[in-house]
Amino acid sequence: MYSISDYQGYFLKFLEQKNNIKEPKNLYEPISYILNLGGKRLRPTLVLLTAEIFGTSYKNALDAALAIEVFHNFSLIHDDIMDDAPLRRGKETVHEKWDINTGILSGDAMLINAYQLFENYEGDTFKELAMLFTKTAIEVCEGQQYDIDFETRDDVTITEYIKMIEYKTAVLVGAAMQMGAIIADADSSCKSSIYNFGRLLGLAFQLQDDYLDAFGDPETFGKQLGGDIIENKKTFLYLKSLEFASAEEQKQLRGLFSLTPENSDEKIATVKYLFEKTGAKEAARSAIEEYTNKAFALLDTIDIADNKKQILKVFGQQLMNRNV
Ligand code: DMA
Ligand code: MG
Ligand code: MG
Ligand code: MG
Repeated sequence: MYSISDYQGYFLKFLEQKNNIKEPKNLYEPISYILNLGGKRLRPTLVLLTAEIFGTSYKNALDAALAIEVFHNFSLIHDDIMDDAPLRRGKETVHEKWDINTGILSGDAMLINAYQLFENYEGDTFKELAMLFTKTAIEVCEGQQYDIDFETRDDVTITEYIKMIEYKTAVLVGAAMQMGAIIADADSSCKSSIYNFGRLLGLAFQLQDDYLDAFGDPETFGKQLGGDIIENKKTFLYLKSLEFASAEEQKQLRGLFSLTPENSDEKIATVKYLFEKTGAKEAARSAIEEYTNKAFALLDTIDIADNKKQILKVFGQQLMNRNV
């Protein structure tokens, strides 16, 4: 019971079965392409896992698990357009393979389709799932807008950065966990604490995502390494590096991050050097740990059995030590 890889397996089987339906016709190809690229399947796995943790069979949560994966992939297609990303999971991004319009439209169709997957849930369960999705979708858009706005701002603070990643990423991890609890009809205090646990873990998750974007292994990363540096993203690494830098280094960093985005190996190498030299790389590792520990401390206050907490902790640890 409670084996993460089992839940991943159940999800993949379900995905395969649903994939046999060739709708919508014009957008089926890009949608099916992105859904089948692979990836960690983190969010659907969390939906299935939390459903069982709060006392119902994962089978009742499969539609919702697929819904959140479809939602997530919608946000990835749009994200790759916004970030001008050439690669996703080691393959061409949707807008590279087709075009930007196809990316926008297939993303939109996926968001609508995600809601449709709630059709088998009834009454309060349906309503809570739909309301959570709506709130989360708006927040993700808001976070993505901050992310883009920050590219051209040079006064972003760490507090603003944390708020931005909370919106663009962490709320969806929280939502995944809460969805399992909603389907299991857990009490409202459990539903809100598991959401907050997921949200904290989500912050650590995005900090790690940003860390890997600079320091990941090119063999396994699957995305363009240094993409955030190219795009002048105001990540934790960048902000901490500015904070710790000498006046000279600050000038250098600000100068490099005021350039129009272009794929420059030299810029990437210099910025990575400064991230390391100033101690920002170390600070990012500590922040990842700090948020993971905050999440675990919150988990300890939730009224569920210890063996269930343990599996969530192991899962959390694995996420923070991942290399993709
Ligand atoms: C991802 O931020 C956020 C959303 C909502 C997809 P990101 O651009 O760092 O993600 P990735 O590194 O996967 O492109
Ligand atoms: Mg991106
Ligand atoms: Mg992005
Ligand atoms: Mg990233």
